[in-house]
Amino acid sequence: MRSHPLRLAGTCLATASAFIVLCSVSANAAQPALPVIVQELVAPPALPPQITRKTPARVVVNLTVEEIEREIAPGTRYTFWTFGGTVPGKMIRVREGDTVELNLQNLAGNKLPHNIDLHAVTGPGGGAGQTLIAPGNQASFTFKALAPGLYVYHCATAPVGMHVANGMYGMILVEPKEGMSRVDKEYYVMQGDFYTTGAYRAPGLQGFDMQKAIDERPTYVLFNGADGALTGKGTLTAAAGDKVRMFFGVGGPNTVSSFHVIGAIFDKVYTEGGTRFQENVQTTLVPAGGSTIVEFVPRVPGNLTLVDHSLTRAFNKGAVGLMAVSGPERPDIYGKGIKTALPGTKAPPVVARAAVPAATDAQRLRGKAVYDSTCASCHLPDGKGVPGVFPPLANSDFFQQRPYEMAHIVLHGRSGEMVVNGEHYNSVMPPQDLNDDDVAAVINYVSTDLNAGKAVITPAQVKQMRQVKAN
Ligand code: HEC
Ligand SMILES: [Cu+2]
Repeated sequence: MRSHPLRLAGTCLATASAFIVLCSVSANAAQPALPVIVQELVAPPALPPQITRKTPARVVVNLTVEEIEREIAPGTRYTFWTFGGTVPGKMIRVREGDTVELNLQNLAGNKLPHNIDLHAVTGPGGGAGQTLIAPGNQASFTFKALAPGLYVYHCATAPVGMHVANGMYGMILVEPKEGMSRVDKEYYVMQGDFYTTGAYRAPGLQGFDMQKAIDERPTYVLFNGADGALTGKGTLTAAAGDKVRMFFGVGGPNTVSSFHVIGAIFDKVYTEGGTRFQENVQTTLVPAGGSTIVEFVPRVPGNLTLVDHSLTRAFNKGAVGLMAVSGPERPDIYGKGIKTALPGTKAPPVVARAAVPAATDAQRLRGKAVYDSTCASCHLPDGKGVPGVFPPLANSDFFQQRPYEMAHIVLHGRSGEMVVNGEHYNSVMPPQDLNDDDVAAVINYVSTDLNAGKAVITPAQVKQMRQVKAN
C-alpha cells in the first residue's frame, strides 16, 4: 500500500468527481502501513502483558473454537464450547485506535456452527454476521478499536443462551492511548452460570439442562469455568504491598455478580469496565455481558477469598476463588484477637457417644467416593493439602486429636486461624452439603485410611451433631 505521488497527481486531474474520490483514497494510501502484531494468547487467569507501544498497530488475533469435554467439578464432567480451549476464552489486549484482524476457526471435529460478537466492536452484531461458520471453516474480519475499556466477547449463534451457558465468552481489553498505570500483578477472572442435568457435584458426564437455563436456576456458578479453578493449585498469588489489578467479567448467560474479595477493599473500581473509577469499594455489581476492573493492595498475609456475595452461589454453587498473600504479619493493621469464655459460662454440652462399630467395606468405599468428589479438590486426592492454603487431612495432628469433632467442620464449615502439623492456616472451609451417612463415611475414611485410626462416628451421631452449632 505505498503511495505513488506521480500517479495520484495525474489521477487527481481527471474530473471534479474523480478528484475528490481518488484524492481521498490517496490520502489513505499515503499513510504508512500499520505494523502487524500477532496477539499471543495465554490461558486464564493469565493475560497478555501491558502495552508499551505508543502508536497504532494491526493486531492479528487467531481464535479457535473448540468443543471439549472436561471436569466442571472433581469427578463431574461436562462438554464445554470454548474460544481457544479455555473458559473464559483467551483474553485479547489491544490499544485504542488499533485495527484488529479477528480470525475465527471452527474446528472440523466440532458439531455446531459458532461465531463471535465482541462488545468492543462498533457496528451491528459486533462481528457475529462476518464470523458465523460451520465446523471445518474459518472466517476473518477487521474492526477498529475506537473506545478504550474492558469488553466481553461471546458466541452469538442460536440458541445464544445455550452457547454462552456452555462457556463461549471471554474479554477484550482496549487500553487507552496513554496506556495503563504499572501494577505488580494482573489477573483475568470471569464468572459464568452453568446448567447441568444432575445436581451440584453429581458425578459423571452431565448434560446441558435447557429448562433450568430458561428458569435461571443454575446448578453451578463458577469462576473460570470449573469448581475449584481458583483454589488448590489454581490459587492466585500476591505479595503484601503488591498492586493487584483484576479484570473481572460476567459471561452469564443469566446471573449478575456481586463481586467481592473477602479481606480486601478495592482502592479503585473502573465501574462496568469503563473509563471512570470509583474509590474505596467493598462489593461491585457486574452485569451479565459486562465487566469491571478492580485494583487493590493486599497488606497482610493470608488468604483473600473471591466470591459472588450472593453467598449461596459461593458456598453451594462453586463461586469461590482464593488469593494467597505472602509477607510479614502486620498486627498494627490486622490484630490476632483474643477469645475467652464469659465468666460463669459452662463448656458446651458434649454429645453422648455410643461405641462406633468398625466401618464395613461398603462404608469405606462410600467414604472414599465422597472424599474424592468433595474433599479432594481442596485437600488433594492424597490428603496432603497445600501448605499454608489447605491443611492436610492425611496424618493431621489436628484431626487425630479430636477425630470425632471433625464432623462439625464438615457440617458447619470452619474459618479462622488453625495450626496443623506446625503449619499456620487462616482460611475458609465452606460447609459441605452432605447427608448424615456421607459425613460419617468420609470422616471414618479420613480416620482409617488417611490417619491409620479407627471408625469414629456413626450417621446417628452426625444427625445429633447437626443440632449443635459449630464454634
Ligand atoms: C473448598 C475447599 C475445601 C473443601 C471442599 C473441603 N475443605 Fe476441609 N478445609 C478447608 C480449609 C481452607 C480448611 C482450613 C480452615 C481454617 O483455616 O479455619 C479446612 C480444614 C479442614 C479440617 C481441619 C484441619 C485438618 O487438616 O485436619 C478438616 C478435618 C477438614 N477440613 C475436612 C474436610 C473434609 C472431610 C472435606 C470433605 C467432606 C473437606 N474438608 C472439604 C478447605 C476445604
Ligand atoms: Cu457457539
